[in-house]
Amino acid sequence: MTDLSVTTDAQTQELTDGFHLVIDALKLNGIDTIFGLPGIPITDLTRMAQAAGMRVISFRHEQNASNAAAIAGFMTQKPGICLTVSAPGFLNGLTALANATTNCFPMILISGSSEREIVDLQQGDYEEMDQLAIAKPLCKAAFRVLHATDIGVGVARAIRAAVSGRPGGVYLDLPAKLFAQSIDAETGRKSLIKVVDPAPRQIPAQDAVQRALELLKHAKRPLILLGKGAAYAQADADIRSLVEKTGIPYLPMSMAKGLLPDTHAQSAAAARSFVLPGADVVMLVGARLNWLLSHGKGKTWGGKDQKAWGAQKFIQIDISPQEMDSNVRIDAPLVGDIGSCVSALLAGIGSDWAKPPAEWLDAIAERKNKNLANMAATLAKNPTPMNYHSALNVVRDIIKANPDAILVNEGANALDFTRSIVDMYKPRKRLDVGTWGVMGIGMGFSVAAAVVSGQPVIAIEGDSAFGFSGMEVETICRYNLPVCVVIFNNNGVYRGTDINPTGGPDVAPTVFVKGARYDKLMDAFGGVGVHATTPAELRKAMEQAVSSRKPTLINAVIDETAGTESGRITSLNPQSARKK
Ligand code: FYN
Ligand code: ADP
Repeated sequence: MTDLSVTTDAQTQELTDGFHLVIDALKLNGIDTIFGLPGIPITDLTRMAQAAGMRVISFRHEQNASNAAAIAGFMTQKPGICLTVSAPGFLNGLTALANATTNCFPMILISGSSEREIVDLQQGDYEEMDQLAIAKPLCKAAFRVLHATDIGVGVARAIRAAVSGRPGGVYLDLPAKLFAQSIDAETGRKSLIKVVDPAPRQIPAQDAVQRALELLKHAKRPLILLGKGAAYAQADADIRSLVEKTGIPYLPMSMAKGLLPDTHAQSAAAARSFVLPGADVVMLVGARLNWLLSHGKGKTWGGKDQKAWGAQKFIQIDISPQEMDSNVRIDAPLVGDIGSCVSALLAGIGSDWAKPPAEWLDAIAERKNKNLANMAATLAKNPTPMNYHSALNVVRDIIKANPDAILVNEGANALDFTRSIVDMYKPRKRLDVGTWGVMGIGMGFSVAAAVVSGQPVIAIEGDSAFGFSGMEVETICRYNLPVCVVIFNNNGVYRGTDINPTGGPDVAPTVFVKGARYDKLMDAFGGVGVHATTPAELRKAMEQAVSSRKPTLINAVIDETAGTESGRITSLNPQSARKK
């Protein structure tokens, strides 16, 4: 029988082994949760971790477990742990590891692997694969441990690589033979490392702070752009002070929504296409000038064509020096951790900072108020069938009444409309498709958000997006998590109205089963399934879900003609020049 005891009881147990050392090394570093999927060779590791008091959350597919680990890392600043079996399980976890690295989320994918000597001679082992080599280009760092006495170092290196500097994904390869290696318990204990100061502060240089302040001070039309790096940094109070003391309007990237409440007077979110080209100095705080910001150039920024730079000057606060000048010139790079950079700026601002010119603030307010009024008018409508706006009007009210709830959001139109309609009130409450705009994060993020925070989770899902991780509703029910999944069901990808032009029996590639009853999936696992066709039904079901904290899935039926191709990024769809 498997010995589930842990090494702490040194008097009765003189030996320890790879299994126990991995668990001890994680626990020593304050890691108390593992997301994963048991199987050869890590089944006993999951059992022993649970026996040792860790929370072990088992998923139905590794990609979802890995997404869960990634977002747990974002929420806590501790690396989220995903544990998988070898080859296919490892590969299933890899997409989310790469996504975590792209998004700067700290996580460690730990995968069991097959016997080195057989893998390296390519002799055809069970699940043979050179996992370390495959992982390397897709993550920030990758390590393999061959000897039990090296487990402490391996885990310490993985933790440091994940959370220090720019956070990211780390791969830790643990061959099957390692787990059963026995060593003297005292030797084992001494080999473990409690990582001291895993994410050291990086203090910005004083001249860089002065350069940034100088630029900001003389701006006529300044703008602060808050990204998810600013949300990750957990410097919430100082960031708010910086915005409020300078009086500079700010624009949140989608996962920075709520860092200051979206209803804040200085939010320029509802005037996005006005402030980007209009600003003369833009300070980026934990946001990259990637595709989501049109690479800092082109018409979005007032450039005369798609490649031309606008007239802005940029200040960029980032922990990664290499981020500077990646797309356009950064006039004042401020390299350091956001907490240290923002507090240095605050110290330099003093108490007599002049607010930006009224002309700029008034022009923004005018545009913003116009957009808010248009939005309010649209939200007040109650069309039949329900559309994105009338359904999201309900979600907006539910989040307003429950600002601690976490909103998970994926899809195309379901993503874009939710981002602009549903206001967020607190930091790190909006978790979404991130830098890649990736589908499939929904249920993994939801499970982790509920497990890590204990708060209710509301997942607003396009019907297509839900399909990538839908089976995890069983996981949600199994752990009785307070997750309310709302599927915006319009019968297809983007819309449910496409037709097969050949007249053949197959439906169009973007069309799903019409009138699908996703709510019945939840019934199958003992959760609450609701079929909602009106805002009133949706509201009642969401209110009940949040107050009861019961796992709930609401099939919200949306007009199948609602939605546009790729939502607001239609322009990224290549078009054929050939006539159809
Ligand atoms: C925003 N807006 C509002 C509000 N908030 N109007 C009224 N009230 C409120 N509260 C306005 C805002 O000013 C914009 O109008 C518009 O709504 C959209 O705002 P958003 O969403 O901030 O801006 P936009 O242009 O969509 O942003 C570009 C983007 C974004 C690339 C950052 O589209 C994005 O994050 N996309 C991710 C897409 C994705 O990953 N999809 C998954 C793959 S889909 P104007 O100012 O008038 O422009 C596969 O097919
Ligand atoms: P968004 O998609 O919201 O624009 P990005 O993911 O593009 O945000 O950018 C986040 C940036 O924040 C990255 O360049 C990353 O290096 C940076 N970052 C992450 N954590 C910190 C931190 N603690 N201090 C400084 N910069 C950070």
